[in-house]
Amino acid sequence: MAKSMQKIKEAIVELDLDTIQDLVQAGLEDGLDPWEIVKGGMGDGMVEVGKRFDEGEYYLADLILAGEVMKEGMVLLEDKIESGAMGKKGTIVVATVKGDIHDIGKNIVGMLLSAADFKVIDVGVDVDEKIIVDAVKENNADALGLSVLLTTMIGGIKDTVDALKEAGLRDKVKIAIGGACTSEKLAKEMEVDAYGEDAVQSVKIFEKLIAN
Ligand code: B12
Repeated sequence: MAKSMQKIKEAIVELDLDTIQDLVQAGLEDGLDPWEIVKGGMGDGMVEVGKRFDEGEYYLADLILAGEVMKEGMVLLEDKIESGAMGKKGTIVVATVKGDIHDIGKNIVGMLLSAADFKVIDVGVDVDEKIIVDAVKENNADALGLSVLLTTMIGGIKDTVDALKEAGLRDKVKIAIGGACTSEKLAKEMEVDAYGEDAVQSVKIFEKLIAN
């Protein structure tokens, strides 16, 4: 790993809100790819933060701070990743399901989809299925991306699928899920069209789903 990338990862792991922007700026000046900084630098850092939380070394307050550090770092990258978004490939609604407030992964997925020329309607976190259905309807969306990190909240996927069925929209909208507690198996169980492991994959998945 390049030295500047390593430093960015360390700033996330060490919860260093004060230096993250300078380090991201230095990384960009070193020629690092913005997306690689998100995925390889900050993303890897978040994985390490998650491990430390699992092992009892970090507490909830540390997780909150890690989320803040990641967001601070993203400020310098958003424009660079988003450039050229025209929405030519279709419209995708993205949301984190009801009861779940994790949004870092969803935001990255939204950013990359935008960069890949999809129009992205982000309805936020902890979103009730009725709001998701309204967003799909109002925007005549081609697809829906649901983010779920909490195992206790996976029911939000089924509730959304059922609400779309009730509104007569299920056949018109392709659905993909992603986030730490999701899997290929869960996608089948929830009767959605795809599971995406990361944001790069999510672009390929939505391209394929919308083309079919
Ligand atoms: C940061 C964090 C927080 C922050 C969130 C800040 C924010 N603004 O999002 C805060 C502190 C608020 C938080 C709170 C909680 N958290 Co938390 N959190 C995390 C942590 C450490 C990192 C998540 C993250 O941002 N990762 C980085 C991003 C880039 O990765 P990602 O989300 O996986 O997204 C990528 C892919 O999954 C995919 N993807 C994501 N969404 C989608 C959607 C689609 C459509 C597609 C195709 C792909 C896709 O692409 C993304 C980019 O590549 C994880 C640990 C982990 N390993 O995930 C725990 C974790 C998710 N949290 C956990 C828990 C338990 C909680 C709390 C319940 C803690 C508590 N006791 O209160 C609360 C929940 C509050 C709530 N109601 O939601 C557990 C969940 C366990 C489980 N399986 O249910 C985890 C796994 C930690 C653990 N090991 O216990 N958390």
